[in-house]
Amino acid sequence: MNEPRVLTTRRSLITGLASSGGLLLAGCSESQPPTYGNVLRMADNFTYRAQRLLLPRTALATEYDRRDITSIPAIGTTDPADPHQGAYNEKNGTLYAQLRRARFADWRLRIEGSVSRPGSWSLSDLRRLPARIQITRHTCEEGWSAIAEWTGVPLHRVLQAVGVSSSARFVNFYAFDDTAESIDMFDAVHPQTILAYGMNGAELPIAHGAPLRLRVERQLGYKSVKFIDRMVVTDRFEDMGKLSEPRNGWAWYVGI
Ligand SMILES: Nc1nc2c(c(=O)[nH]1)N[C@H]1C(S)=C(S)[C@@H](COP(=O)(O)O)O[C@H]1N2
Ligand SMILES: [Mo]
Repeated sequence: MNEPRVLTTRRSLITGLASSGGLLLAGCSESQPPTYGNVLRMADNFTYRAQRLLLPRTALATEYDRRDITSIPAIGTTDPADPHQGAYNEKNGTLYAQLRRARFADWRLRIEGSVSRPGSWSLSDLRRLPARIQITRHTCEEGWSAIAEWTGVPLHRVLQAVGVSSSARFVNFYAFDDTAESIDMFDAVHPQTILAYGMNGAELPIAHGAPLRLRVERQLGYKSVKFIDRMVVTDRFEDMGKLSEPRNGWAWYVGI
């Protein structure tokens, strides 16, 4: 990700312009993204409003043919057990190494929050639900894109199975590296939002997020959290601080 020096520069820019950002956006009280508040997030506000107002709930991202599949680099954390990587977390990294040794047989997706049946899901539990296979373009905020095939369970099926409360508005995802992201219910129930355990017809490789990663096809790459450990359904937006991308001034909502 970014060098600390760049961050500092960006932070001072944010601080400097925060108030004018607020002024410009005054009056937009409807359909605001929950992170409204600094100049780099003006895009949040605009794209969020536009997409929520203009696109039908089920507007699909383009899906491709097998022959369109390209090579895809592994970006960010490629091994949560590697202490030399940026978002390394010692406790989770050690746990991840253990789970990987047993080919994730003991891994469980913990599901918590505003649901009537919180619990732990194994890979075979997830595989038992109907799967979706989609060939889509991954677009990274750093300026590259690639096409791959993803196999997984649509998130709405899991949410249905655990019984989401009517008050629920967001779903938070926590990874084995120090990474977390949240999406709103609109994206959570979108037919192409899947918890993927397979890629290009094989098991999801470690570097691409094994044993489970999110695919949010209508947003930029960093929303597609790899190495998922825990999922929390919430009624209110939770600022995940340094765990999530807005820590760098990146937008929370990055619709494409
Ligand atoms: N847990 C975790 N998820 C992550 C990242 C990361 O560093 N850690 N990087 C994000 C970014 S910026 C991108 S572009 C994609 C890259 O996915 P890939 O490595 O499968 O290409 O994963 C996203 N999900
Ligand atoms: Mo990215």
